[in-house]
Amino acid sequence: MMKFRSSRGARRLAVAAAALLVVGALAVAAGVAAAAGPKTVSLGDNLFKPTKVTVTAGTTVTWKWTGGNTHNVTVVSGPEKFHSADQATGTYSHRMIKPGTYKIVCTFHPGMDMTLKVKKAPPSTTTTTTTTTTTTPPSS
Ligand SMILES: [Cu+2]
Repeated sequence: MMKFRSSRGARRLAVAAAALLVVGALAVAAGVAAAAGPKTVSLGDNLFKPTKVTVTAGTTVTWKWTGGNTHNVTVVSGPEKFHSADQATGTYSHRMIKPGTYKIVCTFHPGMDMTLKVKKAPPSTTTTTTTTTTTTPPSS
């Protein structure tokens, strides 16, 4: 930890740091709030629909089995690998955290694939109203 000769300087820094923490927390909260609601992709026989999906980081994507065949959701390339069970009905959900492009296939059916893009949560404009960091500590 750093030491300060002047407690006044340390106090000012502490105030600024506290303000930054508040702004950071608000930005995180805004980022989560900005994430779109759940996004659904269907698995038919034998295709994903839609085949191109873009979501914001933090969004939960749900795959819904709508056909009669057994399919799975398998990431073959992307910032994070995950896969569903082999199933013919039901759903599979995954919360997308890492931004990037995910290539997703069904391992049973060649050509049954999709691209899922995860964008970084955009910085919220509402946080600019809270950046009042120039608090002067009382003189002692
Ligand atoms: Cu399939």
